[in-house]
Amino acid sequence: MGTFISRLAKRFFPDCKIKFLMVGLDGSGKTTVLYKLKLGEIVTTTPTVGFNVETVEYRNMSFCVWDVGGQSKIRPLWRHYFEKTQALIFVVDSNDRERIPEARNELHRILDDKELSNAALLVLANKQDFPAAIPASEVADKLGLYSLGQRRWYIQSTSAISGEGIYEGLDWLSNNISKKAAE
Ligand SMILES: Nc1nc2c(ncn2[C@@H]2O[C@H](COP(=O)(O)OP(=O)(O)OP(=O)(O)O)[C@@H](O)[C@H]2O)c(=O)[nH]1
Ligand SMILES: [Mg+2]
Repeated sequence: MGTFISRLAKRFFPDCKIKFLMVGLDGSGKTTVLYKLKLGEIVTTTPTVGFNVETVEYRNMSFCVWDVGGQSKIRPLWRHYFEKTQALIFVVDSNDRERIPEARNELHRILDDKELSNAALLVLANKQDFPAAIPASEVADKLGLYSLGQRRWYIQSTSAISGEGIYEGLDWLSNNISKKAAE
């Protein structure tokens, strides 16, 4: 299936040199982030069963952003999207305190995959517009980011609804992916 997905990517996005893979638990806001980036608008989403992919132009660079559905039944499919990923964007619902441990497990499981060993990690501590949202520094702690060792990682507070923080996250990514990939 991984080969099928890379063929699909080559066919539809022949010029795509920079691939970002966006995963995270269901309902964390991935699809909302994607379309806020692509269209500048809030779209009405339904749970993603397969994936969405869009090219996003930013600072003279073109990124292909893959957004893969996060429901527990389809999480085993995430690994089929890992190939040639320069950066992983992991989206967390900062207002869903109960499921942070589940998010942590999923994150560490995928970071253990050797296909992602060189991928930079951007965590979006999303839904910060909720008054009770957990601050990004605490999300980082609860996800175990401080013990990641060599991995290049960054956490950014976002609200996909207002758009706050999303471009700051992209700025970090554009400065921290392999420059060779962008040429
Ligand atoms: N208040 C608030 N709501 C958000 C935010 N981001 C997403 N949402 C809402 O959260 C719900 C789920 O968002 P989606 O973007 O569909 O979540 P997803 O991560 O793509 O979910 P799956 O496709 O099931 O993996 C939607 O009702 C969004 O409008 C945010 O930053 N703040
Ligand atoms: Mg979705």
